[in-house]
Amino acid sequence: MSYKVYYFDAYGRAEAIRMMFIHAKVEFEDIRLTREQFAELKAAGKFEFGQVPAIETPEGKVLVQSGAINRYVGTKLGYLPSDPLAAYEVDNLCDAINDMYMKLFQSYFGPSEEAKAAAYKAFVETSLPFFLGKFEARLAGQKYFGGENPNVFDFCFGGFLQQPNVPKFQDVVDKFPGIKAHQDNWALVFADHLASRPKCNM
Ligand SMILES: N[C@@H](CCC(=O)N[C@@H](CS)C(=O)NCC(=O)O)C(=O)O
Repeated sequence: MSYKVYYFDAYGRAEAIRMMFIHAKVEFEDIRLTREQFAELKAAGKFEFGQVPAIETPEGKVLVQSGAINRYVGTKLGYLPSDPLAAYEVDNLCDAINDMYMKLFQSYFGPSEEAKAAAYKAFVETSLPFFLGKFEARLAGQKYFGGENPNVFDFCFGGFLQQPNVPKFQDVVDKFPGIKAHQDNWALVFADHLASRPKCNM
């Protein structure tokens, strides 16, 4: 029995999990649920809080909540430091990128077209450069946020910068040389996966 990753046919909150398994060369079943399949499994109580991503361990335990899953998989596969302060440094970056995602999501799911356009403008002009500046400072010229080897945040961030909407704001990314180098390296490390993964909108 291998791990199973349950999500929709999207990158979103599951792609960092998938990338950790791929990087560690750990086999997993990539289960991309249709809305109907999701509704059935949800009704059957498969996902504790009724949402995905979820993973199922080889022992059959279903884990939910992306942050907790990232930490679990990261710990299992060696992408999370054991020192509490070092682990905090990874976690706080993961929390920060979630805050950044929330800003971007406002432009996807706003109440009107005007609100979505305003949220997107605010994301590109304010939130994105703010967070990228903070991340660039923490990267501090290293190859990975984890130093020589990637940590959980590298997977969250690396996954984010390979999303199909990134070309629309690549000019902002290009202003941060360390971040751009991370993005380019990630594209090389995951070249096979990026070329073969199912094409999704987000
Ligand atoms: N806090 C949760 C949020 C999960 C979440 O929002 N999942 C969405 C997909 S990205 C979902 O399952 N939506 C379907 C629904 O809520 O019915 C996590 O980080 O895993």
